[in-house]
Amino acid sequence: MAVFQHTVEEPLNREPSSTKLVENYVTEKIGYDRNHGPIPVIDGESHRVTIDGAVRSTLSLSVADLQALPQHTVVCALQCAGNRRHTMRTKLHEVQGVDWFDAAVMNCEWTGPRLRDVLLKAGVSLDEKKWKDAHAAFACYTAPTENSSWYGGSIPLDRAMRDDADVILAVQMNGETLSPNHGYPVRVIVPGIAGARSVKWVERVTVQMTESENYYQKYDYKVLPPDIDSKEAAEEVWDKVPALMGMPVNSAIGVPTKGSRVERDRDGHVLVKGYALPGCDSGPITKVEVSGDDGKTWQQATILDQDKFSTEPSKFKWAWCLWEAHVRMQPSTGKKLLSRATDQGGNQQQETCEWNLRGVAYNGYGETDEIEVV
Ligand SMILES: Nc1nc2c(c(=O)[nH]1)N[C@H]1C(S)=C(S)[C@@H](COP(=O)(O)O)O[C@H]1N2
Ligand SMILES: [Mo]
Repeated sequence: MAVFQHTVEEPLNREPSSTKLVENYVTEKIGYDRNHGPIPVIDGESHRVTIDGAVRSTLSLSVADLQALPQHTVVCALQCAGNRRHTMRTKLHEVQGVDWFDAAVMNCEWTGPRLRDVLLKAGVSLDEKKWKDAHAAFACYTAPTENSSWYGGSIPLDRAMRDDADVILAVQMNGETLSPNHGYPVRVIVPGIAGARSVKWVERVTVQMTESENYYQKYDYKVLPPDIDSKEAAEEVWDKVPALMGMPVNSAIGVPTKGSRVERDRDGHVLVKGYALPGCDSGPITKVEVSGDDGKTWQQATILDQDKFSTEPSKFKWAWCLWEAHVRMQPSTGKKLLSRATDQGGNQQQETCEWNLRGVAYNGYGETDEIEVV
């Protein structure tokens, strides 16, 4: 009998304040939790991951087997597709989903074998030409979810097999054994891709020609067209809209917080801090700008530790950056601050993005308002 924390009725969904989130480059302890059901407390000694489907030999791997493969560490942002949903519903139009603010994201160091090495060990039996149309499907059967008896998701097989896409079966987070809420004993980490595909407590990886049949792959986590404005209308199109994969370039402001009173420094500047996330495969972030006049003028923010991004771009390709700016402002009330990020691929955040019913992948300008400047 598995032991569970929380329930299907009340799963653990929480995020820190954005101010707290941007205090540290590596997110420790305060990372957001997103669960569609209870958290299983699994015995890591007896846990197995089955590798099956279009492979030459079906494998049943223990955690020790996974640790015996070459270990790879990746620094990446893991982000719920619904991050910043609150801004979409308040600025654009009501949406359906958990009311996430700007902190359903965390930047961590994950360690484990590359999924590619695990699949090569099993021997993918599909011709390489078919990899782009095939899928690596992940499943966790132990914990039920709100909409199904299990949780799963999939990614295109060619991404799983790319040696530069850094997809791993993580057994460690920030140098420590995973905690139950973040997937102990092993979870998938797919950098750049919506968090929903980074399946926790993973038990099975299947190479197959169809995407995962799981509810959360087929009937959730999709950017529905803007004319789909009800659950009923969505029923008609779930099958026609692709599953959300890559997340868009984004940024958010952690300091100052909405409604706060900020003191200017001696030169009349206000300190603004935040994070920025590159678009899917287009990292790292190359520029962040801030505006204190509703977007009429922009000034460049300082990307903290920018050296490491420019000297080791491939290491930080999937990571966020933290930034800060000193913005000149006059004493006043009801002020707004905006942020916008640009990544290596040239993707730049726009003022707003198109509305979608589930409020996923929102990436309009980062924003904080009702600021009193003194
Ligand atoms: N088995 C399982 N894996 C899961 C989920 C889940 O509910 N069950 N939630 C997914 C979603 S929607 C997100 S955003 C991330 C959240 O990971 P975290 O809780 O470690 O932050 O895990 C993903 N993996
Ligand atoms: Mo999510």
